[in-house]
Amino acid sequence: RTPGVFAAVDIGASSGRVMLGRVSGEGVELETVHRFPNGVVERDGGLRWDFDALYAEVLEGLRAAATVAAVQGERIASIGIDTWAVDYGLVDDAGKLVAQPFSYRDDRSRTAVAHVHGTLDPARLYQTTGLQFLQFNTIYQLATEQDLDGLHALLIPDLIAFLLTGVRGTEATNASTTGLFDAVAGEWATEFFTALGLRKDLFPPLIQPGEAYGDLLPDVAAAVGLPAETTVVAVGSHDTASAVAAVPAGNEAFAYISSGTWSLVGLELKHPVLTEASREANFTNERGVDGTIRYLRNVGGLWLLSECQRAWAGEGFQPELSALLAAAAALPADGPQINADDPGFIAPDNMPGRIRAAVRRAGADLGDDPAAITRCIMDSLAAGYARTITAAERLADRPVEVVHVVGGGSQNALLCQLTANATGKPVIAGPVEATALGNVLVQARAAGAATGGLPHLREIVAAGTTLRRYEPLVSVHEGYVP
Ligand code: LFR
Repeated sequence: RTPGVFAAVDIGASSGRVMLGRVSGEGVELETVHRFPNGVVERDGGLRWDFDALYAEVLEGLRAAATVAAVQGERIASIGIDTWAVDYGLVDDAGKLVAQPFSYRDDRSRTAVAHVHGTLDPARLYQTTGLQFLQFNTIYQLATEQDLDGLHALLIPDLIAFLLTGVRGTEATNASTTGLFDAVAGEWATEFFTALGLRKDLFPPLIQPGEAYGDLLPDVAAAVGLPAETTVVAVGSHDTASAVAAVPAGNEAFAYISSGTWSLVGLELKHPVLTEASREANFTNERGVDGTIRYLRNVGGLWLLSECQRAWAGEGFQPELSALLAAAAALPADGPQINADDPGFIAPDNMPGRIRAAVRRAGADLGDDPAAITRCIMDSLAAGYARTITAAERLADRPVEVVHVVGGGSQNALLCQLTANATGKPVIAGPVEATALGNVLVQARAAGAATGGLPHLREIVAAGTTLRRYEPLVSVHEGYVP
């Protein structure tokens, strides 16, 4: 039986791609058929996503996918979409997007926090939603909207699915990042909509990973060259949910770091942890595939470095990433550190200057040597990961034996080694494309081309991936191979 191939649309904060995934007993083979850049743009008085351009790239990617599949004589069984979380577009009754969606990096939402917390006590919000406090959670963004009459909110992957199929749904893993979702019931927290004067049907009904939104609209199908009966299937549409589903863990005693623009660091649990101690430590209980709980914190991520690289490029300095990391690895340990998850690093621009200022405030000094700044970022991230994993073990009462790093950061040998050193636990790095793999596997299961729960899907990932193991060392120099 040929189950066909699956198209995965995976859009991150700095780039997007459309991939074809072929699933077999030997793992998932991924083929990138289209890649495009992404980034926030300053537009209409705020930091936004150029959604129209992204959607055009999605169509371009599906067209490429259709062409590649046709050449191979394959049929694309379904399409799955994942992106970053939290952000949404507003469409009117005619289905028209009324503005380009705001980015979570725009700081308008910060000004709405006090208003929301004046109406809903943060402790009460946490007891129900279990969501970590981030100034950009959807609930704060919505509180800045002037007039939502006659409008429908669609999270970014749901917005793409809507344009492709005409069907409105809110995929549950992503809904859990809004601040308006009940972590225990797995339903919308309707009382919070009411308290904030939001319509209860502002978002469409929930849809679970593995369920279908619907088939492609006839004109979309014709435009991309796919059969009109191609189904758009909901996956873990929050990219982190898809990535965690593809962590190649063999048993329960693991922590994961989904490492990209952000580092999402935590555990997979069956039940949320909604204690006051958990709230104080700002751990989140986001929903994973198959109703699991992603118990994690957002620790700063490679955004810190990519923003520095952007700044350095502006000054004409553009080293290869590998050269920068090698120079950073050659520097001594115990250099200055920053708190990588300080909200002061959320907005773009002048990252090297902001990092230097943070180090200065902490009473140390960091010159403007890019290698030293890079080393500071790596040390700070590793320290943040170690703190977070230790806290998660304690708060969830779950010992961790091994740390899995997936996503782009799994290729960063310096960061992986420093993470092993800081946590004192072995680090298993890979796969790089965990998000796309999780996306494809949930589609494959919905189509009957894979069976079983997450442990089984993880075996398929492990079968098809070369993993690299890092043992904790006293320093990065001892036995360290970059
Ligand atoms: C990672 C991610 C995080 C979320 C952040 C903003 O790409 O989805 O999980 O906190 O982006 O949406």
